[in-house]
Amino acid sequence: MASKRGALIVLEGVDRAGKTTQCKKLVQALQQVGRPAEMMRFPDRTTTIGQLISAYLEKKSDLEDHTVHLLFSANRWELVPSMKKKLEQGITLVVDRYAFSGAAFTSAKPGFCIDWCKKPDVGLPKPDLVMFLQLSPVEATLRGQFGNERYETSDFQKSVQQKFEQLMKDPSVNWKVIDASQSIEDVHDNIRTHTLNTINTAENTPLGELWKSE
Ligand code: ADP
Ligand code: FDM
Ligand code: MG
Repeated sequence: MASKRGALIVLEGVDRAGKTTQCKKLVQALQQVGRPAEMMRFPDRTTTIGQLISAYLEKKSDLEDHTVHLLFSANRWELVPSMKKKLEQGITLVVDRYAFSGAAFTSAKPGFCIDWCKKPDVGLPKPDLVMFLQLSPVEATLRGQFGNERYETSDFQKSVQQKFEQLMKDPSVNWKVIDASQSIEDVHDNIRTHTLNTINTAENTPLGELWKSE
């Protein structure tokens, strides 16, 4: 019998919602129960494309808005062969941001529509589960000040949140909204339960293609 594939699990949410914290805890928890799992994050700043993106986010360089959008997408596509290989080997991938951040952040800029923003990511490996860590701007503020990177301003983050809400209306994606205002452990319990259920169903279904039928 062919070995069972891993699941593609994505965490999304606004700045300071706890995505990075929860991705790390989830990978540890899965490994502890004998489920092979690895963490990934987008942008992956280690590649050549990722370094261009990183310099842009750190405001060390400027890039035209369409150009940087396409670079974020290219940074996902360049990782697809290794993602598919790992999933086929039965490794569950826990991903900190994906194409949804791509569409939400660029479409929050003036002059961009969400449909155009989604196009370059059509056909990417489709996540089996996307958990949106929901946190109000007031609660996010209690977790510390914004950093100095591009996009880290309260007005822009509010528009991003609205774009995420629009993306979450799409029933072709398996969204779960998680109350990120709970304690780190309670959020983790919630995320782990959803993930273990998803891993069991993903094993028996082929990997899909994101936003393909639209
Ligand atoms: P993100 O990756 O979504 O920006 P992080 O995981 O980096 O968020 O968390 C942002 C900050 O909030 C960190 O200092 C982290 O320790 C803290 N934090 C994360 N989750 C919680 C939580 N549930 N309650 C309180 N603080 C949290
Ligand atoms: N971001 C992230 C985008 O604008 N587009 C994308 O496709 C992705 C994946 O990059 F401001 C933005 C979102 C955030 C920044 O920050 C990455 P972190 O702290 O590395 O998640
Ligand atoms: Mg983070």
